[in-house]
Order: sequence, then structure tokens, then C-alpha cells
Amino acid sequence: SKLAKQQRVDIAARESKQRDKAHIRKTTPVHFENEFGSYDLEVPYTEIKLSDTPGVGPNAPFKDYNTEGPKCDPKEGLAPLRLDWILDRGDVEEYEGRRRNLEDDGKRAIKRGKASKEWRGRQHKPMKAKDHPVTQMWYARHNIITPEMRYVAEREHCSVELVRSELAAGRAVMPCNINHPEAEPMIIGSKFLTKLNANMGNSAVTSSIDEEVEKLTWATKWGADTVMDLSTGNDIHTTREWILRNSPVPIGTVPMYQALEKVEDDASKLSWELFRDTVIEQCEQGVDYMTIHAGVLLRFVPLTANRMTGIVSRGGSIMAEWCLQHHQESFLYTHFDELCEIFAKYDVAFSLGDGLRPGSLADANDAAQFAELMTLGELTQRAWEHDVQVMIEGPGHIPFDTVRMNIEMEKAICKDAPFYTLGPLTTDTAPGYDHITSAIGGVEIARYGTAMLCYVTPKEHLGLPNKDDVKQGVIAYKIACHAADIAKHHPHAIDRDNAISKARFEFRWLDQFNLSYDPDTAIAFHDDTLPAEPAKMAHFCSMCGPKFCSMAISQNIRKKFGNAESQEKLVADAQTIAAGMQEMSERFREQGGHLYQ
Ligand code: IRN
Ligand code: FE2
Repeated sequence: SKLAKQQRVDIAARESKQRDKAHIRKTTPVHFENEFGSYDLEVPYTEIKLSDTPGVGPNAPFKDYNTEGPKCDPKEGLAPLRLDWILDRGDVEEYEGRRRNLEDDGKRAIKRGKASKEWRGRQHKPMKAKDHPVTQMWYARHNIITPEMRYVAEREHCSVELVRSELAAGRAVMPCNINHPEAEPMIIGSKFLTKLNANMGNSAVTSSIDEEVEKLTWATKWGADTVMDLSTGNDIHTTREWILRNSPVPIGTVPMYQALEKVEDDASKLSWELFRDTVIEQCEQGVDYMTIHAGVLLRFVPLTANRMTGIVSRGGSIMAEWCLQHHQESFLYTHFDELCEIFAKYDVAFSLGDGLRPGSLADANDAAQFAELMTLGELTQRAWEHDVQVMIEGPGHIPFDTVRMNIEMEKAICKDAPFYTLGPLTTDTAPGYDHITSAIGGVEIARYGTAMLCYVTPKEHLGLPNKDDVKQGVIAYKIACHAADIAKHHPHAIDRDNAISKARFEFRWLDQFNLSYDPDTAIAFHDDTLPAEPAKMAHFCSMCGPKFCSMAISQNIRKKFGNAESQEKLVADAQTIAAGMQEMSERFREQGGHLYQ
């Protein structure tokens, strides 16, 4: 069984040959000017090449949203795409911070090329705001259109004014720390494509730094829009440095995990000062958004006493422990304005944590959950007063019929700040399949306005996800996000479905594989039944075989009756038939209209 397990992992995590052949990263050139400069933006998309429809003509390549980022040597890191945009605004300065470059991290340092050496030299010192907030929210509220906003508008195929106004109103966030200029700007808000986050994180025993970078690249390849680094252990700073320098997507963290590491896992030894310094260290490195469990208040902790599963949030339980030990209000809450001031200097976005989220259906929608949500609503307003971007984390385990109520509550209480939920899982009964139990809830909650879904992998409740689990989680959530976008009637969302359905009907097998989220699995499943190469051009599929295929029959029907003449005749026939039916029905009713007297 060990061998069987290994084989299963190999199939899913093997080289993504078919996908890599057909999915090509390209960029659209966009010229943009504002009061600070003139820019030639290169906005990425994925091109999926399609074959011709025999006898009809070529099919235009399909353009898809790209999260993958440019290729780079992991030891080098990515080029600092946004560096000039940031410097041109003239509102930041370098200063002596805690930041070290990879080289300073000693033994792990590996030689780098010239270009990146120059960039490392410039970046050795972290940057921060000089005199006003440098958040995208601040620019949006001051009617400044940034290259970041223009870039995002291109990616989302929407107007730049929509991007600006949603950011200004707090209905969308663009996590983009000025110290993470490698990241490609993206936006999270209910008017935009639904996004998905993938969590990574080593535990001391299971993962190396290289593996973490590989998992990051792997997750963004399959479509993760952001990645959270939840690493714990000794190399936490170095791991994060590697991830940030290689990440084309925003990186989120839970700084409380590192703070706890610093006090050797003794929550009672935590303090505001220690936490603040950890946050600043991460701001300087370039973390784009941070989960802050500031809604776990001392007086809410007893509300969890009679729960089936108590407090399941790691960050939430750490804060609850601290509050009880000291019998004091949470320092995250009492120092919240100071946190806002720090975040405003780097443009770090809050992800206000749901430390009291339900960990079972039995605990769903209880007093503790909603008491915390009310507090998050209050903190949202306070962050906005500092022009700091905010999103709100949500549950968890909740029954399907209460999913919609949860997003409606969040919108009302948090004044439309983007909701970012963990699933939700709609049943507790399927460990091993919780990517499915949670994707079901994810579609429903996103359909009514949740802006980003945090993926759940098949290993949830069981262990740490490996590469295979990461892919399973990402694909399950791609499906959920896309299904929600279609239900929301998001413009263009259905284009991909139309393209793949057309390919399916026309027996363009390779196009069908390539337009799917996981071409390699699609092709492998097809090959299980019809391994021969010509089968990929066959005008029947492996489900029905050559003698009876509904699609082949439909095509024959179309050939016979598809021309204008026979169409007219068909319509005329149908009208004659309908008239006859009508007559019969009237006669029947005249006779009393009952089958049995
Ligand atoms: C998302 C929504 N609710 C929770 N999450 C994610 O859960 C959060 O962003 C983070 O990645 C992870 C850790 O949560 P706790 O257990 O520390 O609350
Ligand atoms: Fe859970």
C-alpha cells in the first residue's frame, strides 16, 4: 500500500508536460502615464493555443488570467517589477532596518548574477513612507491613478475607474507592500474575479526551504492568486525571504506564529513590543498582508466554553490564552491604531483574523463567532481612518443553508470590506475529502460576494499538505471560484466554458484537455480507456465508444437538418403538429377534461 500511495502521488505531482506545452505566458503592452512618470506596462496573461475546426477554420487562442509569474532561477529571485513605480512617487525613503539579504543569511546563500546583485544592493535597506500613507487606498482616495491600478484593470478587463473607486471605498484591496516589488499587482473585491489563496508552511520535520519555494511555484502555476507562508521553526525569516524574492503573487503571513516562536511557545510571555517588532521585521521583508486576530477580546473567550470544538484557530487560541493568563484585553486590540500606522508606512493590508470561527457545524453561527465579527466591523472603520486596506477572514465549518447569511452579515457589519473565507466546510464528515466539503461552501459564499477563498487541501484535519495536496486544493478552488464567477454573471467568465464545450462537440480532444484546469489528469484519464494516439482525433469518446456517441449523433443531425431549407421545413412541420395537438386538446376539454369519469 506504501507503493500504491507513492504511485498516486507520482501521478498527480509529476511533470505537468501537457499543460506546459499548451499554456504559454505572454504579456500585453500597455502604455500608461500619470503625474509621476510614463510607463510601459507588460501585463501578463496565459495563451492557450487551439487547433482548427476541420472544414471550418482556425479557433483563436484562448486568453486566460495568469498567476504564474515569469520564470526565474530560484536562487536569483524575480526582477523588481514595481521598483520604479514606487520610487517615482517620491514618497518613500530607505532606512537602516532589520532586513538582511539572502547572502547575510549565511550558508544558504548562493551566487547570483550581476543584475540581481545590483538590485540586492539597492534593496539591502528596507523602504518606508516619508510623510503620508503609501497605501493604494490613500492614492485612490486622493484621486491618483497608479500604474498598479492600471495594471490590474488590464488583468480584470475592467475600467481603471472601477479599480480606483472600489479601492477608495474599501470594497477591494490590492495587497502590495512597497518592499515586495517583485509581485504582480492583483485585486481582491467582489466586483472582480474571485480569488483563491493557498497556504504553505513547513513544520520543522517535513519541509526544507527549497521545497517551500517549489511549493510556491507549484501553487501559482495551478492558479493560486495569493500564498500565505505559515512557516514555523528556526529558519522562519530565511524561508520567508526566499519565498518573497521568488513570489509573483502577494504573500500573507500570521505574524503571531513567529512571535510565539520567539518566546519558545509560551503564549503568556508575548507582549505588544515583541509582537510589534515581529510585524515590522515582516513589513521590511515585504509581506503584503497579515492575519491579525484582533477581534478575540477577553470577554468573548468564555463564550467558547460550551462549544463542541472550542477555539480551532491557532492565532485565536494563542490570543485567548494570553488574555486569560494576564486577565487583560488583547494587545492587538488595545494597540490597533499603532498597527495601522505601521501598515500605512509599507502598504501592508490587514486580514482581520477569525480567531473564534466555528470548527464544527455544531458551533456554527454562535455568539462567539458573531461577537468577534462585530469587533472586526469596528476595527475595519479604524483601519480605514488610517487609509489602510482591510479584508475580513471568515469561517470555517457552517451548514450550507447558513452560508449566504454569513456573507450578508459580514457585508452589513464590515461595510462591504472584502470577505476572505476558509471554505466554508459544509459537513464535518469527510476527512480526506475536505477540499470538496469546503469547495461546495466556497461556491455559495463567493456567489453572494466573498472576494477570496482560502483553499482547504485533502490533508485538512489530517496532516501537512505535500505537493500533490497543494495541487488538489488549488484545482478544487479554481473550480469553486469559476463556478461562482459564472453564477455572478461576471463578464467573460463563461467564455472558457463555451470554448471547451465547442472543442468537446467538435472532437478537438487536445483543445479540450488544454482548456481544462488540469490537462495532465484529463489526458491521463482519457488514456486509461483509449491510450492510442489516433484516439485523440477520434470522432467518439471513451465513454460511449464508436457505435453510440451522442455528440457524433448530434453532429449527424446537424449535417442533415442544419441547412436553411430543411430548417424551414422543420419549423413548418412543427407548426402543423402543434396546431393538430391544440385541436386535440380542445376536443378533450370539451368532453369534460377528465381522464376517468
Ligand atoms: C482564512 C479565513 N479564515 C482563516 N483563514 C486562514 O487560516 C488564514 O488566512 C490563515 O492562512 C489560516 C490560519 O488561521 P488561524 O488558525 O491562525 O486562525
Ligand atoms: Fe476544521
